[in-house]
Amino acid sequence: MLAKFGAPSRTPRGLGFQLRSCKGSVISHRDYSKKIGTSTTEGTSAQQPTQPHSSSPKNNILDMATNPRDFWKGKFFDLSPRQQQALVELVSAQNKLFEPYATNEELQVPILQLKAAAEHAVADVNAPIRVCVSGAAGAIGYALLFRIASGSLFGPHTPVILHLLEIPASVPKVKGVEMELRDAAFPVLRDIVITDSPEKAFEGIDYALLVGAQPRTAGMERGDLLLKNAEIFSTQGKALNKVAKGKDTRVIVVGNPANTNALIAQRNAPKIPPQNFSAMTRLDHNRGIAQLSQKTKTSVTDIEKFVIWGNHSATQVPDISYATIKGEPARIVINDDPWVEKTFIPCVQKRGAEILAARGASSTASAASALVDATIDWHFGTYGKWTSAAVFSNGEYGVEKGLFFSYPVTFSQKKYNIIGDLPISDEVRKKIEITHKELIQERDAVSKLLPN
Ligand code: NAX
Repeated sequence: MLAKFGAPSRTPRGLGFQLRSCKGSVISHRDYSKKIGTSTTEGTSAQQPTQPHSSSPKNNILDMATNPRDFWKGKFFDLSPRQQQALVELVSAQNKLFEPYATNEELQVPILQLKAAAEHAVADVNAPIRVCVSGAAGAIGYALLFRIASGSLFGPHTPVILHLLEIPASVPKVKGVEMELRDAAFPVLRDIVITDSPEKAFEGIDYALLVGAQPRTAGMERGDLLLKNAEIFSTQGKALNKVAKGKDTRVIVVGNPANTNALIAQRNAPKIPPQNFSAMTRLDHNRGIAQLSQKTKTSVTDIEKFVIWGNHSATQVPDISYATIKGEPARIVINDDPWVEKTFIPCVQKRGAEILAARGASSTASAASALVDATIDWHFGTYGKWTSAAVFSNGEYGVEKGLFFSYPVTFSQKKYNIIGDLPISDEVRKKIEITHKELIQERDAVSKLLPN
């Protein structure tokens, strides 16, 4: 069956590619060519004389490419211009070959890997990525900035310029963080901009990571918190609209209430496509797979198709209906339904409160790490793997259009795709309705700040 074949093993001659199937076995190009009745190594434009095939790391750049981070680990930018050209031609040849199999899930992964490889190989590696972090003096900001500046997000070869946004009273604190960032002498950190003006902070940015928000203080009602943050995200949405890079800017909202803050920012930024916004539920997603891996004594990478539905709040719906562990249905591997219902789901829903109680402070490093993961998903793609993100609803699964609702998604080419048409049990459907209602209430509470 063709599904067993991932992609050619080494084309063009000289680049020494060895693509692996999703399950990790190296695919023989000869077998593949025989199967599809053509050849990609001989007599095609993809075959450019390049360096002789060798097993040096430089030549085996795709060999280990099983996740997006491997692309930069694989020393892409050491490709010669000739190799880059060969790679681009290879991808275009592969695309033609794979066209009839575009719907084959297993083939998607090598195709996307090749596409991303070509994109990276020809990218202007000197062009810095501009990332704005709001709430830069806060706890998450402190954990996040060093991850970005060290190259853990975009890779060790991609320069970054940090735009740090804070309220005026916290600007001196950010200046202290700036000193530390500079003292770390990170090779990829090209520059730092510090400001209390959203318009200055968002100018020309590629990514807005909106972490800063008004915390809930003693005696503050949830409605007051919603309104206070609604004002912040309305102002920031307008500024994004005015000075960001429009369709080329991606926005991830972390500051709570994250889904509704994303809605407000998006509605105030009509020049940016709604599909460029998301609210972060990646921390909830990571918490879920971590619990499942602990329970089943497997690696977090063995767990796939886990889903967080709805709001980033205690009403969120962690769902293992489609999850697999080492390819087997999670429910069968776990074999403990009471644990799923009574321990696992409440644990994921209330993990933030549990950490707050234990540590005397809210989730910080894990939130920053989840935000790095969520941004990697946007930037590099997920290669067919599901993740969870709160994105603009077009009515999928009966959710009101325009709400930011956490769905199972894949990312590719800086776009997300909501996994559609999943069967939903009555039990999960009821829970989804509760979180959906909560989001409708939040939206209605801030309706004054939502332009039509
Ligand atoms: P901190 O209170 O430590 O930091 C927040 C920072 O935001 C402060 O430095 C404050 O001055 C700044 N800020 C406030 N208003 C601002 C504005 N208008 N412009 C720019 N900066 C502004 O909170 P931290 O622990 O860093 O958490 C930040 C936010 O993330 C909170 O709203 C928190 O509830 C939320 N979280 C969201 C998570 C998610 O998964 N979506 C998980 C972690 C976290 O709880």
